[in-house]
Amino acid sequence: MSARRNVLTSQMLPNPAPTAAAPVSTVSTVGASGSAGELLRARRCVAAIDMDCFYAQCEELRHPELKGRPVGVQQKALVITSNYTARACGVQKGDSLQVVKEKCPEITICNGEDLTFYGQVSQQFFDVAARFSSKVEKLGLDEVFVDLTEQVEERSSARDDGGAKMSGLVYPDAEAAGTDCEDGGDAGACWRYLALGSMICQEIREAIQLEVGLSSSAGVSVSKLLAKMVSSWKKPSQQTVFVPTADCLDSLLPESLPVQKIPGIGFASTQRCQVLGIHSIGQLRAVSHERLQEAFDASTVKTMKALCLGLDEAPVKASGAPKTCSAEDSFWQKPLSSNEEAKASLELLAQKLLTKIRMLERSFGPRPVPSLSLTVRHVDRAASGSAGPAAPDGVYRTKRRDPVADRSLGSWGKEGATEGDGDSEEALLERMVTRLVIDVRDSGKPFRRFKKWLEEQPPFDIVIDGANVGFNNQNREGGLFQYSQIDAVIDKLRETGSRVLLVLHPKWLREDADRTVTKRKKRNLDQINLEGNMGSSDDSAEDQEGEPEIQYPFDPITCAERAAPAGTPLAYIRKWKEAECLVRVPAKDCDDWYWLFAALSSARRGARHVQVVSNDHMRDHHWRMVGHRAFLKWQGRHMTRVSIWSETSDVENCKVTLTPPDMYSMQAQVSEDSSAWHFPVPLVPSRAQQLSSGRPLPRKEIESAECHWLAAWRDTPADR
Ligand code: DCP
Ligand code: MG
Ligand code: MG
Repeated sequence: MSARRNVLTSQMLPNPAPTAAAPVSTVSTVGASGSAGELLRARRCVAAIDMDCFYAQCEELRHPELKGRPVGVQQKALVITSNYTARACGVQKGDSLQVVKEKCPEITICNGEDLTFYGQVSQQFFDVAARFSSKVEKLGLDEVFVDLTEQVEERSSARDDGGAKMSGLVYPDAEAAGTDCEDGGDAGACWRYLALGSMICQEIREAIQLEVGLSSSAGVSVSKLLAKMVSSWKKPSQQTVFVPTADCLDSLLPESLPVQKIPGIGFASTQRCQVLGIHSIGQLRAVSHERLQEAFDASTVKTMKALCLGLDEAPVKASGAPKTCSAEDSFWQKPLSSNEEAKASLELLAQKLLTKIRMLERSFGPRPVPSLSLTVRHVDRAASGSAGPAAPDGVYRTKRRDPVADRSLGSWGKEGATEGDGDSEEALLERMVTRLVIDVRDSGKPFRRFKKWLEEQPPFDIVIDGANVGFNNQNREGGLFQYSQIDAVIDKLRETGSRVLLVLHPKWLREDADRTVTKRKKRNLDQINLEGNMGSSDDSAEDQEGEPEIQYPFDPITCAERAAPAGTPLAYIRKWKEAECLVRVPAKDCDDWYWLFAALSSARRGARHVQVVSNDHMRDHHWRMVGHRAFLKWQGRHMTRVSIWSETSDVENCKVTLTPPDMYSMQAQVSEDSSAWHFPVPLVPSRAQQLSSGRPLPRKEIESAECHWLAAWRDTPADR
């Protein structure tokens, strides 16, 4: 046990409340200490982790040469944060640039107007925390709440928690709390509980440091409120554990504490409180519910009354993908004065937006973008006090949402935004595939069983044509079927969090599969009517009418698969079965129908971004379909090509490149009602940048550059 005695000092506490006239003059007689019993019995552990000097650390990450030197981050005329080297010279968050330069002349100032990189780093540390707990809630860019209750429970049942050691500074430490914390009683139990939580929190912070390169500080306690309040007590790179004993609660939440110091009571609520003459939490405790309800609704009153007593039951809400994603620029430094400049800036913003979306997709998987909007705000510079031309209309916004564009980014296909109704298109194609099957397999009964199974599954994001992906040189003498290739593709895709389905014919799901290509297959248009060409040489009668139904999605793992050494076909098959991403098609059927149908069905049922990974050009079994325009369009949007290679002869170590279809049209598009545009933007410096750098790009270079898309909507009066 540490002999260090941690004492709450007045320096750690927020400033005392202002002594402004306060109509609510009575203060409560029972402070937060009354909540101690309830809080000590709560079996909950929450960590509030806050990055140290976040933007400044981000700048150090992307400019490693700044490490160890004083760094400030500027927005407008203020230095919004600085690293701790600069803070040692007295630089404070929010100092003006001028003041900062006086305090620390050698400081390097970085422009922090563009938050894109900070957002990316934020996502990285969020991902690390999310590995430790399923309940991680974002709070701005540099903070997270992590619910560690489950993890603490697990650890306390897995070991004698008497061995748990507090990690960080503790209030009260065991010595200060006498025997309460070390021995029995609620305080002791809570102390031991939080000790486990503090160890996990320390592990998370170390992982963030190691993997992302960020130092952070944290608070650990029984609620979000208490964890957050102590999270910044010791900075940088330290953590504080708060055991809610009566003494500690009274010190943390003294009567004089201004209401705005309580997390959860924001600026607007503080102002309303002030109207009622409530400035301190003592006054908030004393005021009646009825009086508070003059300014707040009943549930807010209840929450505020609890918060000022240190009680907070708010759960840590797992943050999923953010609901919106945006890129913006205030142009305050360099106002736009021509259409050329506006266009160049829009291109840049569209690129930033796409980068952000891609980053979110990596964390949360691809998802539809139901609407895109463009907001333009003209600021009357005369009114805002800065130089520059005044906009004709003062301030107004241009914003329009697209109600019908219920499509994923991936479905901005060759015909882009003007395309027809996706639902009916997919339903039509599904019918076509079913027709194809029925024509060949009289009753199509095995296929119907597959359809039934499929409908019961959530839609898949990715469907892999296993036979195609597995082969190198599929149609040539000497070609070989490689299980490792399929596995490399699956690993790559599953890393993105996508729901992956691997469709394989049973001829590959056995130890003695014939993996070589010995002769070029005969590919005639009439083969569709020749059942003998459809499937495998496997003559098993399992799928004949009247025979036992095949199991979906695959047969149980066999003993041989279980015993198979790593790297062998059976070991891969076992791995795919364990990952539950495999579906086996009936032996007599053509696997192409199955992966195509799985993709169409997934798209119809919501995975509008679904991709089929296959290099198949779909000219044989689909010969009737390739003549269909809807199918060609669908193929253009949903087929991801794959290339697999190995730098050595070691095929087990292959690398994978996936090439999804272009997300944009190479032709500018306009919607039927002329209210929306959609056009490709080459990823090259803007015209203005080219001119100022003295290197205008030749047209050829622009045409061959990679493109991103840009979409814009015309404003309508109804939207204003
Ligand atoms: N920030 C901002 N405007 C402010 C305050 C902060 O844009 N008025 C930005 C810059 C910070 C980031 O938000 O880097 C996180 O805010 P914090 O209050 O957590 O401050 P820091 O992380 O910079 O420093 P600390 O080490 O005190 O947490
Ligand atoms: Mg911070
Ligand atoms: Mg913060």
